Amino acid sequence: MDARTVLVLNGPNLNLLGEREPELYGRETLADVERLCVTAADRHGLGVDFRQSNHEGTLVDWVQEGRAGIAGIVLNAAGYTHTSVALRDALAACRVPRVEVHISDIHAREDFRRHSYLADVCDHHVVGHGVAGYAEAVDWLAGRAGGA
Ligand code: DHK
Repeated sequence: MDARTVLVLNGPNLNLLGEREPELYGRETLADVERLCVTAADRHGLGVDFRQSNHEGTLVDWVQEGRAGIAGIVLNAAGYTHTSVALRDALAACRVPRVEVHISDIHAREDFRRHSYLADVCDHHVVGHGVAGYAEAVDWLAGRAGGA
């Protein structure tokens, strides 16, 4: 990873995108989301490092890995959004811009989804725009990184 890299991190169950609750998350797969991110980044002369894990500690390791020297982090922490102090602390230690993304509108669902432990340690939020929100997040980071 280098200063032109956007690190896109996906949390638990997002590996099942496309088959999991399609009425909420749509029919596109995580591979489709990766293609969206790569296309958006490419327009700005940026590259994408795209990852998914079901494991909180792995996501913490990856946030730490991207904490400096890259264009920024796009994170959909999925269920850990609403539970993880550890991910919050890792994001707080970052010196790069961070964008929180959610495919669905977490503010219009169950009460327990309304609170994000990550919201106030991220610089920008894209919520409820479907998978297109990932491309919006990459575009926003490109603006911060001085992308083309
Ligand atoms: C994805 C999940 O898996 C949920 O746990 C979050 C988020 C919402 C999304 O909308 O992308 O609550």
